[in-house]
Amino acid sequence: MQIGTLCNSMQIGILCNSMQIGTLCNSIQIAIDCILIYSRYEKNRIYTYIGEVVVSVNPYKTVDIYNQTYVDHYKGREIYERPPHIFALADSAYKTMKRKSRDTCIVISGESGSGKTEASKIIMRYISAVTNVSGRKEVERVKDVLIKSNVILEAFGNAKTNRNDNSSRFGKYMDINFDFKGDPIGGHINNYLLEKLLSGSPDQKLEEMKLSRNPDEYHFIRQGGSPKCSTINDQSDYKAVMGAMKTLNFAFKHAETLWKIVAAVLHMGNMEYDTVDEVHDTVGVRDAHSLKNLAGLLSVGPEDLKKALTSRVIAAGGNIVNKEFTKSEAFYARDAFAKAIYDRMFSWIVTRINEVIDPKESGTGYIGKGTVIGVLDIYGFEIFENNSFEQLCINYCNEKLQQLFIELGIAWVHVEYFNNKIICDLIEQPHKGILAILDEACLNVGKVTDEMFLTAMTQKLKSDRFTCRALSPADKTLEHNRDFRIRHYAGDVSYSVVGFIDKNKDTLFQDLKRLLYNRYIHTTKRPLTAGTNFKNSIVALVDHLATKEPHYVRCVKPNDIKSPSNFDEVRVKHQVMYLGLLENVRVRRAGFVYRAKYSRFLDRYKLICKSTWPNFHGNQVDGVKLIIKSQGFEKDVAYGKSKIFIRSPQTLFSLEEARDKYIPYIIVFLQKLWRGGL
Ligand code: AD9
Ligand code: MG
Repeated sequence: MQIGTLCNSMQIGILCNSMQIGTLCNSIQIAIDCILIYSRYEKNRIYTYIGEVVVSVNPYKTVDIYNQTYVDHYKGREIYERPPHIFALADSAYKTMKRKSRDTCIVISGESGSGKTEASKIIMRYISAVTNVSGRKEVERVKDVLIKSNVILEAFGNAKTNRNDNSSRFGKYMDINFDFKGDPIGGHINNYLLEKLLSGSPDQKLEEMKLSRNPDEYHFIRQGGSPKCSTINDQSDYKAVMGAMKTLNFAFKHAETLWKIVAAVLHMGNMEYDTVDEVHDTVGVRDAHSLKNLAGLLSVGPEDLKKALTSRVIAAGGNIVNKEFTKSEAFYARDAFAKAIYDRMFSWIVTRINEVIDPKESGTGYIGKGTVIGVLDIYGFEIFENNSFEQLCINYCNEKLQQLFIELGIAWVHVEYFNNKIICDLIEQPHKGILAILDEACLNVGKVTDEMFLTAMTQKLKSDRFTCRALSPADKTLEHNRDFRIRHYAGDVSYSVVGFIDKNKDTLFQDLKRLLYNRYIHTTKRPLTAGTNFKNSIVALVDHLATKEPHYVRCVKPNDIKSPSNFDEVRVKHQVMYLGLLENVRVRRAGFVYRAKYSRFLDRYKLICKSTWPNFHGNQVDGVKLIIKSQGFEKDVAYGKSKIFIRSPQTLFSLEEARDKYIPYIIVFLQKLWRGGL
């Protein structure tokens, strides 16, 4: 590779095709990507193109690059005609949707705090800014409702965590529907709520829900019963949420119920137990007052609630008996109950929002669903010191998305790449995959331990992507009875099996369900496990995305201290690797980054070539060929039926530069022409 190419790439923020990436080894490539990203980030240029992917580095400060001037600058432009920006990508998705009537989607990934949710909001705002030029009232209402739905979802689905003050605890996919004019008429949201999975301990759970164990706050709720105090500290946030609920037509009683449920969850977390029988290790609820409050909030009888929280009904030897909980069972039931309530509440909110944003309800009179832009804001690949079931689910989701990327890109590209299908199979294959083996282990309640599950995997999985100590005795980094390792497309991850069975079973005792639903529930049907549920929803998501023309945003977190001026090279390198950017470049390398109709190309660039300026009267393709020849780019282009294809962004950038250079001469030329001097 020539240094000149690299410098040029850095200058314009595009790393792509003309570089002979295939000849470089991975680590050098990653280093180059990092230098490029850094050199731009340093100058507040937070967006960079790697292939057709927009890489976005979280600036951790307000950057004034989203105002109307920028909207105008990018509106209707081809992606490489302007410096890298997320607006260019949003516009590209929008243009495709509008011009070709094709459904498109934008997949945003990156680790926690890297800026995914911000990116999705910027995209939504851009789409809102460039649509409804005729100012139709109903369309304005739809735009308002779509944007405000985010406020509600964030209020209930986000929380402060160590990694992000406003962390989304759910993955989100939103379809925005457009009519034939290209104006929004509604939408639909799917949530991938990992909240239940992500909460390891009760304390962590409370923190994630913006709840606190601080007794003052509990007191506050007990005293006033006022909903606003239960979850939202910030008055303005609270107002915004209530305002959004009003916009979305949430009935007052519904809003009240939601706050009540949040308060109930909070009370639930406060529930403590005392041992009442040392010998049998049975417990009773410590605070009767708290129990009464909770029962009131849930609209159930205190005695029934107490019973459900301290014991459960089981069938033993043909008889139905009441079995008292041990202390640890009681805590488990309490947490499972709180999680289940919160989970159902969030699903209810999403369902309600979907009713309101349904295109049929838009009032625009449009029948049908029109065309769609889908925006996916989903957790990126995770690798921590300790990785568990949650990380396996998240990383599996990323494998699936990477596979989709490869499958959609490969049709027109012939390059060497790593197809990660074998890893998806390893995890998801029916009967043979990790999730199937885990489900089997979960069938034998109480009999199969996490360690036995590890042994079962060791015996059944036949893949060089899976290993554990029994298979690789020399590998002392893996603990014998606990760890296994998967070689993911983005790197090796060691998982600990501890807790896998419990997390996958995700048991909510029938008594608690019965109590809440106020009716008898048939106990014979086994509920799907958490892993299988997650797998099904991700498979459905990928199938849905596969029908659309994809666009990609990869978000990068520059440091772990939320600083606007710190670029942690090691951290960024990891992300470049985990985000699969390397594969992106490989897959896209042989492709063309730019295509334009001959007429458009000729109009735009005729001024840079003597033979085509000021007018070219011949065949359009011939005119375009003359322009390309005059700049010496013959080797970098291909001529289609109605379009010219350009392989590398540098070529396009040079064409734009030449155009900029000639414009002053053209102005002088035109002035002379007007004055009659020519
Ligand atoms: V998580 O997986 O939901 O925990 P995200 O969604 O990737 O995470 P988020 O978009 O919430 O991260 O960004 C984190 C914070 O970074 C935001 O609250 C902003 O303070 C900051 N941020 C992110 N992107 C931008 C930006 N384009 N401009 C300014 C930004 N600040
Ligand atoms: Mg987020």
